[in-house]
Amino acid sequence: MEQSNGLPRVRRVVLAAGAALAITAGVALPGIQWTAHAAESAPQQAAVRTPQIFPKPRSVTPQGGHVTVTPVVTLIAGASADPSAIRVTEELLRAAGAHDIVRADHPVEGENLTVYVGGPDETPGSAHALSELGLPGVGGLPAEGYELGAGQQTIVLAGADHAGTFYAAQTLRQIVLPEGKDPQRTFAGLAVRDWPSTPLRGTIEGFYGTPWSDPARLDILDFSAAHKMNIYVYSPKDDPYLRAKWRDQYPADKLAVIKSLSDRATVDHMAFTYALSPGLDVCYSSDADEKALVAKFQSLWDIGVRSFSIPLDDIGYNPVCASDKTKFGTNAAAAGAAQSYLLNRVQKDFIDTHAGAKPLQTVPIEYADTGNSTYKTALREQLDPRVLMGWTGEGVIAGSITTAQAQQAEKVFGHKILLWDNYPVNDYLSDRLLLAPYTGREAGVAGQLAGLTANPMNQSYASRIALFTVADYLWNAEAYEPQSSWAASLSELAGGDPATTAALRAFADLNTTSPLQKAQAPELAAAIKEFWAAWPTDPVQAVHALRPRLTAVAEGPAVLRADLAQSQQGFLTDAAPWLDSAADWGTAMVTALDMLKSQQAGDAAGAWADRQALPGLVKAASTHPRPGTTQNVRVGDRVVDAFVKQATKEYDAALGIKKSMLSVTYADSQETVGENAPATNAVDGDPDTFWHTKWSGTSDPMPHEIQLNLGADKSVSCLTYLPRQDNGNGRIAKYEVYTSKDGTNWGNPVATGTWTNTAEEKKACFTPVSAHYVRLRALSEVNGNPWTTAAEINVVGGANSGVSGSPAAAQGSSLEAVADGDLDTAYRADGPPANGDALVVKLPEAKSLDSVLVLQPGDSRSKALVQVKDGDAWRTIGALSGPYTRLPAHGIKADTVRLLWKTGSPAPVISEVVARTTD
Ligand code: LTM
Repeated sequence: MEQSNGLPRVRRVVLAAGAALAITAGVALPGIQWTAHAAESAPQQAAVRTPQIFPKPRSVTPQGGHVTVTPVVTLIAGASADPSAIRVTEELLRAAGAHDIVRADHPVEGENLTVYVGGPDETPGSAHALSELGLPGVGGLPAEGYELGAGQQTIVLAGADHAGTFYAAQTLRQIVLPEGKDPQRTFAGLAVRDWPSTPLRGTIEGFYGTPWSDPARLDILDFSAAHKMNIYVYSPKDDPYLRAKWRDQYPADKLAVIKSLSDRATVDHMAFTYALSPGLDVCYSSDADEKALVAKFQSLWDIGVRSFSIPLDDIGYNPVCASDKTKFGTNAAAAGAAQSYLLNRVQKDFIDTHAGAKPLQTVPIEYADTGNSTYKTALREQLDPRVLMGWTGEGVIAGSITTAQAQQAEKVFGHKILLWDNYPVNDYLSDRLLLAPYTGREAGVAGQLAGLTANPMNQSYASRIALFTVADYLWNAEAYEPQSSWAASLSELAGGDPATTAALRAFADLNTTSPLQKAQAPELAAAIKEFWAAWPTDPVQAVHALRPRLTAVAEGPAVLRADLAQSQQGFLTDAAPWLDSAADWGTAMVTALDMLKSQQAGDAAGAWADRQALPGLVKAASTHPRPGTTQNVRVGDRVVDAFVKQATKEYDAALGIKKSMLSVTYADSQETVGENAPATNAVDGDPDTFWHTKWSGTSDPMPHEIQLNLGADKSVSCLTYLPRQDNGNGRIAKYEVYTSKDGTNWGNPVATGTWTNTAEEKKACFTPVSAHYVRLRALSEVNGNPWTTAAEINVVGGANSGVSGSPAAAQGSSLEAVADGDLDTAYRADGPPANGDALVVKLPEAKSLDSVLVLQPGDSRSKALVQVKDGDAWRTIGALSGPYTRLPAHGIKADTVRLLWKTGSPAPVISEVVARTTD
């Protein structure tokens, strides 16, 4: 059957009853999440799945019938049709089984699939084909919008422009090649009508520290394009030709690399933006400097770059040259005038003279607020209004951004805003990965902006988890839902495999905290909370529920390493130390849980073995430095460590052991950074507040000291130090501990040592001493910074100085360790006992004893009789029988316990002696 125009008639698709229901973003309908519906025209076929599409389209409407990718496909694309869209389409068709893709001007009669690529301006027949499918066409769609129609052996990918057609192809790719599933050779007919919320959507490589590699940049360009982003700003602070040597032309080899990035960006419909930052030493009024700037841009124009930026962030107001002082003055308003003058010249001399150049971008000195100022007034009044203005929100890392703030930013700067969003950048938190979804931006912000570029992490591949969600927000902000976007992002990175996705989710959950989302490990924390709630009443069920969750943390990294070795090596390399740390924390948590379980089940020896393993496991988990640094990474902090700590506390308490932390009444130090960081923050019991000595430049050189006042003479055996939790800098490395009775005479240090760079609590123990004052002296900082921080400092009470005996304690240990309430310390004798040697523990008062518990480290084989003193006589209640010995004391009233070493005992090692009373 032929139409009057001579083309074979395309069968018109009739909307099935109910299928006319447009699934539109923002409407409380299942949206694109519908999973399966029958292929109406092919009742013999099984239900056909429609995959999730991200970024979420505006509207997806199920059409009648189904579409099958046939072995031979007719592809219709006009001469000007977008080549990238054609390439993506051909690739996906081949992956779905098309071995012959025949280019034609019009459909060919028969059962083969016909695919139109291009909107009406690219491929004239596509408008007619859309109308044959009952679809309205691209009229009325904004730039980059598209209409995708698929029904009855015809697919139309029609963009409002070339980029739109490319995005239609990207959507079709997700339909035909869903992650983790076989190619969908047959899928249900559907129509997608779609367009973005924000004109410019992408990333700015604008962080400090190690820049991305060139292959990583190429990959991020492809990744961005696949997620319908369209801008990448090249602004690595550590490229000297961008900042320090901005006037110098690139050597040919470096220019060639930039050209390769720019070329790839063009193919990917990405605006490769070259950002030159001359602010460190530019003379704004200098003709020579303006010429140098334009000449630099020209060299990039010549290799194909069409988008330019002049960021002026992180510099001061002061002019660097006399002519600027004369021409503009020296205050903030003068800086605004000077910058406007230079940028206007670049606009006139370069942007306006280069047809096809995109709007010039800049970042002002005052980029992190919307308050009016003389500086902003100058920009508002003097800078060419076409220049796009960078702004980071209220604050450098804005926890939230409202539509009203975005509107105010545009008003106060007097320019369209290109939001420089500092997420998921981690250059200021380099011991963390930021893997949570993008949150805290009102939907209306997206529509208010000229664009948004997200500043990512130094780790480009790991940044993708968050960038996926940024892209989702920017495309369709009204429908953006962080959690489902995050789940889809994880699934994509995991290749769609459910087990790999679960392992990735357990890992990503441990890396969520940032100023955007404070909660760390929210999913694990919720499971642990449930565990502690259930533990007292139903310990068996509580353990049963939590163990798989902890095992997933322990084993997930190995799963990821096995499953992603081929597809995501970049991610595995980026995340390596965090994966190692997560696995170790998982092991520590599983061990802690098993300890509780064994204790609860009466397996005292097993529980004690686990208890002893924990300090080593925690240390291992906390000791995974970032490559090339001594800075240990942080994973799941305040959740994983808190669980181990709490479990340990529960175990110790069940044995009748209580640690005596002395209450410190006052702290003083020689210097602090300001009123928010006084030394008292280190003794307020709040790990979120901290003491901070002055920054470099204003600080006294190390050592730094903090002094604790115990209020009275007290027996002290250890000092504990909890480093600042939210920042790896300022942690104490080399330390000394001093004690004093009068606050004047301090004598020699009672402890010296070096702590590692972890967030864990550290301890310095010593032979108990009576002291009124304790002083911690920081001799060096973990990263060589000249400042010191501390979240909490405390002291542990000494034993009831009633431990005596022989053999003497070896260097570094003490007799008192057997009664210090701390199972992580031990008395280690300096040699085997002589005949009659004994360890004597004096109890605070005579009490009727229920039992005596003696704990030895697992490798200790001390041999002794355990005796209690009943009046003047020693009564033997039993003998040591391995690491865990509990002996009934039958209610004997006693005030002393002793271990009478047996002849032939190796050098004794005892962790703790606990006398349990009958009351
Ligand atoms: O945010 C801006 C405009 N400038 C810098 C960035 O280069 C840096 O990556 C972020 C995060 O530390 N902070 C800045 O101030």
